Amino acid sequence: MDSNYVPVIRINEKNSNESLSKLCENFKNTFGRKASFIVRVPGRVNLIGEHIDYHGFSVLPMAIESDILIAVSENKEGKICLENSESEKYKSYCEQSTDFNLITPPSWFHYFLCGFRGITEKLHSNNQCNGTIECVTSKGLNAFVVGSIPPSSGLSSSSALVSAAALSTLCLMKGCDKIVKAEIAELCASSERYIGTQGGGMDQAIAFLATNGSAKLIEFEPSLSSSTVILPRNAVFYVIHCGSTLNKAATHHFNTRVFETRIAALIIAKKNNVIAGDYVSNKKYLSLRDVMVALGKNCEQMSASLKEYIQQKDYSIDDILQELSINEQSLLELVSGCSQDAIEKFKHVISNSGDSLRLFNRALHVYEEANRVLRVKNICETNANDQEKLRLIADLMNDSHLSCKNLYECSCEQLDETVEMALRYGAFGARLTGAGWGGCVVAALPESSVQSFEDNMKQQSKSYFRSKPSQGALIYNIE
Ligand code: ADP
Ligand code: NG1
Repeated sequence: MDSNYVPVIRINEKNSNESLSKLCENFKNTFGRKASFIVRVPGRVNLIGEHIDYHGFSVLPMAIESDILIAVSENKEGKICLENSESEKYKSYCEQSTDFNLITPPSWFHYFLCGFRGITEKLHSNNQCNGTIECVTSKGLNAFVVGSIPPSSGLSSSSALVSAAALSTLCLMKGCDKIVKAEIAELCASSERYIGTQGGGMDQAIAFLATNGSAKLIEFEPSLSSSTVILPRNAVFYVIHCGSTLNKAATHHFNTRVFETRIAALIIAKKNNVIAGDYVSNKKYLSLRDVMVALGKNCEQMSASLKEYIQQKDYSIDDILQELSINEQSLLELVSGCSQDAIEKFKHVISNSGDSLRLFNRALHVYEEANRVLRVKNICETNANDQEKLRLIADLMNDSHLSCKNLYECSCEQLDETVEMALRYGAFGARLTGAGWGGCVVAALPESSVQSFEDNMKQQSKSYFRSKPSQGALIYNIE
């Protein structure tokens, strides 16, 4: 099996594992015919590197065992018909057209349609048919979705759903063999932006590039790649839900941070005569990594010189327009890389942001957090003993949480309390994971503390699990 391709496993619906057999049966009961294949895409926990993927900086996640499974067959009438095992919460959808007017908050099927649209647009735009994804005619599909990733909790349920939808669509239209992992991961990242959130590519990258038993360093530059990071052998990671959730696409929190940090990049560029327009002409926005590279500096140097470029104050939109000597439309084009969808989203951010854009703090978080990821990777590669390595990594996780809380302001009371609780119960380090403002904490502890940690956790009402690095996306071909 070529490791660049999404693995395809042959199964027999009667002889597969319990969850796959049950899904096959549900599919048949719903659609009156056998499913052709099932795709599986996992959620993820990010160990360190928060809110830096959309500036091109490397991150360190692992895939988790919870996942989205979708059983699929062609719909001969050309319709898209979607059913969900949680049918009360996620209502059926069956339509001829994929044109969707996005509502806020989006319905669950919009996430599926994002994946479907991303693939079909790519297939139709590829007129020369000579890439790895070729032109094909569009088909309708029947899909039955089962998910076990807690939604809106920083474990990437939305990306797993979008990615599983995209993989299902590609598999149905072009065949399941030789789907290049890195290529579909990037396509899924851009497909998910149809939902409105202008996120990075971490979730989709780990969803496809994960391997069993390993955390991965995901690098976005010069191109998407992953490498295994050997964590200390005694390290155990727990994921604990803080009790509150936040849907990214239903609020402005996430896009506001993207907006603030892209403006920070523009201001640094202007102060140093780096031409932002050069990036926009390539349909790109200027990232904090781009300006760092243009200035020939590293993350530490950028953190140290940041106060020379950006004032430590709350900026208003007018302050920013004055500082950059541009009008609002030009600002919108620059921060969105001219994507019309992104421009619309950032217009909403402008009308909701008030006068409190904290450019300095946000950019400082990005450079320091990117540096922490590199330090964790370097610690893992030293000859220090495992306990010592775990202590050092855990300290960086603690610093990361404080930075998310104080500089990036993406934590919340429940997350902070959960971090403190984990540390009280013997974790060496704990931090919010994923976008934040609710959701989960990841805690690191030595194997020797597991028993007492579990004993303490059992006294709590919080849901938690021990996280084992799981396999990335798979396709089960049904015989
Ligand atoms: P996350 O941080 O987990 O990615 P988001 O808030 O971005 O969460 O997206 C969560 C949304 O994804 C849910 O509100 C729902 O619409 C969709 N979703 C997640 N899991 C499922 C599922 N199993 N079935 C249907 N939709 C799901
Ligand atoms: P989650 O945890 O899935 O909401 C989001 C972004 C990531 C990344 C993290 C913060 C999407 C689909 N996901 O993840 O790209 O920026 O926040 O590190 O936008």
